[in-house]
This record gives sequence, structure tokens and C-alpha cells, in this order.
Amino acid sequence: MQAKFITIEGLEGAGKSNAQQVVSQVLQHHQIPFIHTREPGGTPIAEALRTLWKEGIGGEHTTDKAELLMLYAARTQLVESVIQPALESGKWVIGDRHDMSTLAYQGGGRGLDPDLIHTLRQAVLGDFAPDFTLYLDIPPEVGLARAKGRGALDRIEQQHIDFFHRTRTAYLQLVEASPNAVLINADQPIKQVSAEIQQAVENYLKFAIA
Ligand code: Z5A
Repeated sequence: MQAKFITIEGLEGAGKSNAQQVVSQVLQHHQIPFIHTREPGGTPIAEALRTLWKEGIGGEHTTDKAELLMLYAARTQLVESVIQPALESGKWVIGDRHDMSTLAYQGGGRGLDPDLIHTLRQAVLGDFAPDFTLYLDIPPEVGLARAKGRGALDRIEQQHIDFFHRTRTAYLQLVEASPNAVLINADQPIKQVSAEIQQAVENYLKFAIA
């Protein structure tokens, strides 16, 4: 059986951490070996890029295009040095965010030129893509309220609410267009969300390990 790359996507506070646990439990139940990744980040260099991007230096922050380049630099580093080697060694990968985040946040939220994003993506990642994506859908107001409950919002979380509405709209369009993505209504009690995630992964496994 070929190892698979499963990604979890959604706005902040959607419940991606809980989803990671549920997916892990399902894979464990099937005795499938796996690793976790997060983006941006997941290697020392990619984590350094994440910090640089999130915090800036001396009050200077990345411009929108520099942000895009940094996200792809971090992603390429992670894919080449962690994700592909894991898949080649037979380990599945559960990714907390991947390329759909860039299409949604930088494409939808920031409004960057889609041709620029696709050209860059094709140049650095080629045809590499997740095998299965769980998109946790949540109204931005609900997700941000949950994120606020955890403490102070970071630079990205402090964007105007319209940014998150554009990001969500882009996510919904991407999921609609992707045969490998499943939408989970994340604006429900956590028990119900977990049950739906578990069912979606079990359904995928029937197809993936048949
Ligand atoms: N970003 C980008 O712009 N472009 C890209 O290409 C990539 C990323 C890859 C990553 O930050 C930021 O980078 C993110 C997108 C951008 N921007 N923002 N803002 P991060 O990794 O620090 O943050 P995050 O990915 O958004 O994670 P998060 O805020 O931790 O969200 P989450 O993992 O989905 O949330 P959670 O920790 O699972 O849940 C949040 C709280 O809600 C927690 O207390 C839970 O117990 C609670 N929760 C979860 N589910 C429920 C339900 N169902 N009911 C009630 N409460 C719940």
C-alpha cells in the first residue's frame, strides 16, 4: 500500500488540532504508521521562516509578495526534506495545513494574482499534492472567538474580518472544485465534529487501502 498525504485545512479556531488527533487515532486503529507536519514550519529552516514571517524584524514585516515567496520556501523545504522521504519510507503524513492555505489566504484573503501563485507553485512543487484533504468549515467570527479564548491574537489573526470572509469563500470554492477534499461543518459540538471526521477518514481508507 502506498503511503498517503492527508491534510487538514480551515480558518483559525476551526479545530485543526482536534482533527489531527482524530485522524491519528483512525490511522493507529488500522496500524498505519504516520508522522505529523505543520505549515508554515516543520523543519528548523521552515520554522525560522515561520517566525520571521509572523513576527517580522524590528517592526518591519513582509510585503504580500515576500510573504508568498516565504511560504513557498518553507513548504518546499518541508516537502523535500520531510514529507516526500516519509511517504517514500511507507509512513503516512498528516499535515496541519498545506498548499490550499496559500490559495485561500494569499489568493482569496490577500487577493494576490492567481497566475503568480500557480506559476510559483508549479515551479517549486510540480504535481506534488495531498491525496486527501479535510476542510473544517467555520464562520470567521466563531473561529476567531475560539482563537481569542486561547490568548492574544497574532499578527495574521488581527486582520480585518473581511480578510477571513474572503479566505473562507476561496476555501469553499477550492473544496467544491477538488475531488479529493471533504467539507466538515466545524461549527458544531466537538463530539459531533470528531465523529464526522472519523467517518470521513474511514470512508477514505476504504478507497485508499482497497
Ligand atoms: N497561513 C497562510 O496565510 N498561508 C499559508 O500558506 C499557510 C498558513 C500554510 C498559521 O498560524 C497561520 O498561517 C494561519 C494561516 C496562515 N493564520 N492565521 N491566523 P497557526 O498555525 O498559528 O494557526 P492556525 O493554523 O490557524 O491554528 P489555530 O488557530 O490553532 O486553529 P486550529 O488548530 O484550527 O484551532 P484549535 O487549536 O484546534 O482550536 C481552537 C480552540 O477552539 C481550542 O481551544 C479548542 O479546544 C476549541 N475548539 C475546537 N473545536 C471546537 C468545537 N467544535 N467547539 C468548541 N470549541 C472548539
